[in-house]
Amino acid sequence: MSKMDELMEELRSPELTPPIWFEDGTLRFIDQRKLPFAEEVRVVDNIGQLAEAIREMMIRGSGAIGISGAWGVYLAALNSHGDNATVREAGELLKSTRPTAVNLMKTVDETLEAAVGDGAELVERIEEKVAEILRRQLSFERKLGEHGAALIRDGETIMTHCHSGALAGSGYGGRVFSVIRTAFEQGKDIRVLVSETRPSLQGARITAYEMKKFGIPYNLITDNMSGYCMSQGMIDRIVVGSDRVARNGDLANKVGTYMHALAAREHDVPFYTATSSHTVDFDTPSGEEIEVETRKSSEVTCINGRSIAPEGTEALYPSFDITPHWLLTGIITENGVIEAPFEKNLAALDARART
Ligand code: RUB
Repeated sequence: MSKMDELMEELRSPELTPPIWFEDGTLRFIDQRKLPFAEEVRVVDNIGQLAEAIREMMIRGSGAIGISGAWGVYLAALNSHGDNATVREAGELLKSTRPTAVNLMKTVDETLEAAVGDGAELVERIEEKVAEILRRQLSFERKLGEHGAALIRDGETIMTHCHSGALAGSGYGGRVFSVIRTAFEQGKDIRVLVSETRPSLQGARITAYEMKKFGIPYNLITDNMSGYCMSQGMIDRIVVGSDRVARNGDLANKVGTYMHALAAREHDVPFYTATSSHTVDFDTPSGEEIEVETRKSSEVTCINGRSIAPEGTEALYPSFDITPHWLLTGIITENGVIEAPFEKNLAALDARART
């Protein structure tokens, strides 16, 4: 069995739901725009198609687009028979698709670093790197799941925003869902409040889909219900993902996260982000320097292709917002849970992980 066949065999494990995989010389992925109504598998055989799939959010979530970036570099290497310049161009194209999630940039850069030489040697090195990144991300998901689940008490209701699950990660549970899944598998009696996440409805469509699939009790709420639910004592803890964590602990996540964090502070609800060390960007001092992606007005004025506003209405759509570190109770990572002071503790954790 080739190394690639071995990797694909691992991904076929019944406990995994990989967002993207390699088969017959092509990349295949579940079109996340179609969930939960169809589990449609798309096939791409060139880098332009993959870049389009990421830009159009067929593949989304910071971990998943990071992995897709690495796979994309591999596909470019295969298609060009290991032409170094073509592989680098492909990497730059992939990095330009979604500006906020740092995993995409980091993973593509890490894969390109392995792109030494030309021809078969280059293809082989990239193949090894993709396998390393994928296995590492899966192991991070399991570890951070353990650390996060240790915080969760029997009987808790946990709220989450957007979708930070298996299909947003590498297939085990991504970040937030790894925490929830682990707590549930430990036998804890938990319930999840899923905020729908306007405008693309990642919560209603994809988080709810994964909760249902695993039989985890959940209720859907609209984004504007979280303050009321907290005021009524209906939420014990909030755990969200992050597309980038700055050096001081400020985090970028799906727009709406900040609003939930503000309400959580008012109601003394512990507010965590579940993430991996890979999402911490030490080159970005604070949230102010994070580029927030702006998306098309039509994604707000339409739902499922149907307009919900008078013709000609122009919407604003900052796709992420910044939650300042002082609203956070902790950051759950594969290396443990970090509390304030975040800048000092993130740096210490990073230093320990490197030794
Ligand atoms: C995704 C988003 C998610 C995080 C998931 O945005 O904001 O909350 O990526 O968290 P989009 P994580 O749907 O626009 O890609 O990646 O940390 O699991």
